[in-house]
Amino acid sequence: MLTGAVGAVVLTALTACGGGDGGSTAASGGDGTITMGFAQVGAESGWRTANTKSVQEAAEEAGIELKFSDAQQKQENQIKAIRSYIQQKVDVIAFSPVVETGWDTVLLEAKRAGIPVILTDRAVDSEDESLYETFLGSDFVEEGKKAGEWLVEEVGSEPTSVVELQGTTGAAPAIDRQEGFAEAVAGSPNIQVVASQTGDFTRTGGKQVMEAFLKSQPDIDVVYAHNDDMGLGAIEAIEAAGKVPGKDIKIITVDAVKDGMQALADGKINFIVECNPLLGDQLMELAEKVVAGEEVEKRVVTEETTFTQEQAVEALPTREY
Ligand code: GYE
Repeated sequence: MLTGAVGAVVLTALTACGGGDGGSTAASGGDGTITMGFAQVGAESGWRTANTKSVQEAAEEAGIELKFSDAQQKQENQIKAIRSYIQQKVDVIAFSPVVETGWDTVLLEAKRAGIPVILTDRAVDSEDESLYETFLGSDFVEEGKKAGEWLVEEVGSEPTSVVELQGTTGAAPAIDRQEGFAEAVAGSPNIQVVASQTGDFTRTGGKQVMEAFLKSQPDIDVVYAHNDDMGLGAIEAIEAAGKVPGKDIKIITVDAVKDGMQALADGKINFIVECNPLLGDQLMELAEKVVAGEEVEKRVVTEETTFTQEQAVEALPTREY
């Protein structure tokens, strides 16, 4: 059963940062407005658009001055943006690392400049945890597991060929969603992932990779796409090949953004694992604490659910993103 709490988020000890909605910035230690530099990944998906909107609206509501940059999915652009925030002496830097590795140098520069860093949405793979204050985001391994567990239930002992549309190579959600899924289907030798390739989290990428898969793989039973957008691209490719998505080829995706949920309600997708992009409010709360020198949890995990086709029909009218 779906509750109204879909997408609700758990944050240890929410403090309301004193002072209503009048744009108070009490947490900044008395010296006026907090300035946050936010280095976004890009605008690759519906999830990302919703995430950006959430961050911008939450900053405005909290009275935090937001410097926003879009890295167009390129690590070098994100590194440039972070360096410019350091130069501008912002109070706090938040970013969603496009890939997991290669951040130590720039994060050390921020640390030396005394600017706290908050990771949001995606994690870095670094030995040195002192390079950031906290990581706010989903458990992507868990998401992959939920996708795999559904499939195991769904197909029983039927021989099942799966093709996987992976997210951006080297990105935390791509690595972890693959791992979680593989773990969940490991005990079912009838389920085989026969091909796996990146579609870069975009609709076009998903479509192109799926077109290639349809040519190279004679019997595809299931598509596992690391996000809705790639799944929606795959639907186009499947239909163009004269097959029926959701029936001839089943589709599992992650995110549960509106377009994905619509396709699920329409029967073209079979199952979606939710990944909540509405991280803005929590991010601003964490930023206020960090700037005020308060302790925060090193890891804040968002709480998420899953949707079947029937549940999508029910949830769609009130879906926020
Ligand atoms: O699933 C995908 C987006 O990092 C969780 O990035 C995010 C992922 C999301 O492009 O749609």
